[in-house]
Amino acid sequence: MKTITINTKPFNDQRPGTSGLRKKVKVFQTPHYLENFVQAIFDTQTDLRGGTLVLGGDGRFYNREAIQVILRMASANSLKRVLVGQGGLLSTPAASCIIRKYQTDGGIILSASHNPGGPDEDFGIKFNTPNGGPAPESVTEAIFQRTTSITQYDTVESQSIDIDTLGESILGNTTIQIVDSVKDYADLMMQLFDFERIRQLFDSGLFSMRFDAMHAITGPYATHILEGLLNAQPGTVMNGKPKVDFGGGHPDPNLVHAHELVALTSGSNAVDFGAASDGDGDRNMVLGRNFFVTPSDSLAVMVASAHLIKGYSDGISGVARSMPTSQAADRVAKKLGLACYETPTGWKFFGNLLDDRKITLCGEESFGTGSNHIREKDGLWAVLFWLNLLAIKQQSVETIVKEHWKTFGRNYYTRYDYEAIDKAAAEGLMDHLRNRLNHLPSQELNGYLVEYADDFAYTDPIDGSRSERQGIRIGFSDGSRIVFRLSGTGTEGATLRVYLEAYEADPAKQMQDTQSVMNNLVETALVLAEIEPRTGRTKPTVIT
Ligand code: G16
Repeated sequence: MKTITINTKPFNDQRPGTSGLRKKVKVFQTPHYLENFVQAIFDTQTDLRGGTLVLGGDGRFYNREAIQVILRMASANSLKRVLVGQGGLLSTPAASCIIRKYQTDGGIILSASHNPGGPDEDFGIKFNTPNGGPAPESVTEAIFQRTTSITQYDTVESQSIDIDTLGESILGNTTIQIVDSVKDYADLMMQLFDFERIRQLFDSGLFSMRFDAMHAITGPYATHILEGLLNAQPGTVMNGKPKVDFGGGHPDPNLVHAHELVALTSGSNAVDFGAASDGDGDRNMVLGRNFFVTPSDSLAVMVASAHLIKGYSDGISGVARSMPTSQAADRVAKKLGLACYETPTGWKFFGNLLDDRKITLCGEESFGTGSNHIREKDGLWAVLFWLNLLAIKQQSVETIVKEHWKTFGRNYYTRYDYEAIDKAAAEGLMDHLRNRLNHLPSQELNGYLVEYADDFAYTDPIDGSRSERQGIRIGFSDGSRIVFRLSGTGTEGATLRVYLEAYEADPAKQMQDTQSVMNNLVETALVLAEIEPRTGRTKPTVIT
């Protein structure tokens, strides 16, 4: 089969963000746009030549077309083997699992995660390294640099490649192996959790659950594991069929976008346990009866109870959380004498800590939790962790969390997002805050005494790499905190995120409504950052 070399010109907007390159589908459909980025991966990740690549995506619009493009280019770039999820489908955690299990040279995952899908919506691509995790900044930067000088890419001419039938086929000198998208991942889950015990919980008939797959990738995984292997009632998994446009929804598992699930966990007929996952299956939301578990609390509960769970019964080495995530896990780590790390936003920053066994569990406020079993956050894993815990404790979600607060204190937490605001205004707002940082400590703001104020920077303890300007932190003497950050995953204008946290040690004051507890702190943040005058927004787009 003959390699064809195509002439191309660089695009100036291919620097990956928090998690890969995310753009509108229309941008990816621009001739050579996808190809340039893929060639930049092959040019910089030289172990892929003669090596094995894992390939799959969340099934959103343009997934199948992109898989064909990448397979042809993989063949032209001398890859020995490509493992493709059947139908081009792999959840992000399953891709990470397969990259690790078969000791491959990395993976390409096609997803824009929780962003909507469809011809006018978002698409994305990211490279994961052989440890199964998102490429670190040194790698994404090298790929980006290559895109700025690219003049050619290689491909082959071929008929459309069958990606739906399990088994092997040959494309030039490359073997294309279509693999079951679910099996390896399900096998891993069976090693970590006590399936027998969870099955007993479902078989008891006293426990009800709904899992909202949001018409995204986790449908087949959740159906196989929950309804197949664990005997949950048929219908436990809702919106379980992946659709290219996620059924017109926004596949982001939070209280706003997973409203159908929220309704099922509310009121007198509510189910006992609700959970949802996002577009590519790495995020999770956990709900009890009339009860929402913040992702930060979920991580803290996991750290406190990991010793009860089969896969972690030998103990955990430490925990990490992204900087804006609440400090609830820190309090558990302190009590248990565990190491605790604060990293910038982005799962890629956990990779070295996991590889070096400094941590076992990690999590982010952005509905992500995970462990050393793979190198991505893992939505269904988190749900199974909770199910296992419910089966062991025989308590409700609400009781488990409230007992946790009694022991460790409660970190009230909320996040305000201002989406698609003017980029220059957003940057001006951040600069304005940066300029005030030196003057803030010891000042009183709206009754809060500022203890520290900085622009978060992180030095990786393993490789010494430095990441700066990762978000503005303002800490107060009562343990509360405000963080301002610009999102790195949006595709339109800028998104300002304001993260707010208040600590309450007294059990008598731990049952209040989050938004009323946070009112004053919110007000302080709005005034400090001059949000309305600078962005024109009187209220956030989403509050979680
Ligand atoms: C990605 C990253 C996460 C990050 C999240 C939010 O998640 O993998 O580590 O917390 O984006 O990032 P931002 O605040 O910059 O929008 P996902 O699920 O989109 O891949």
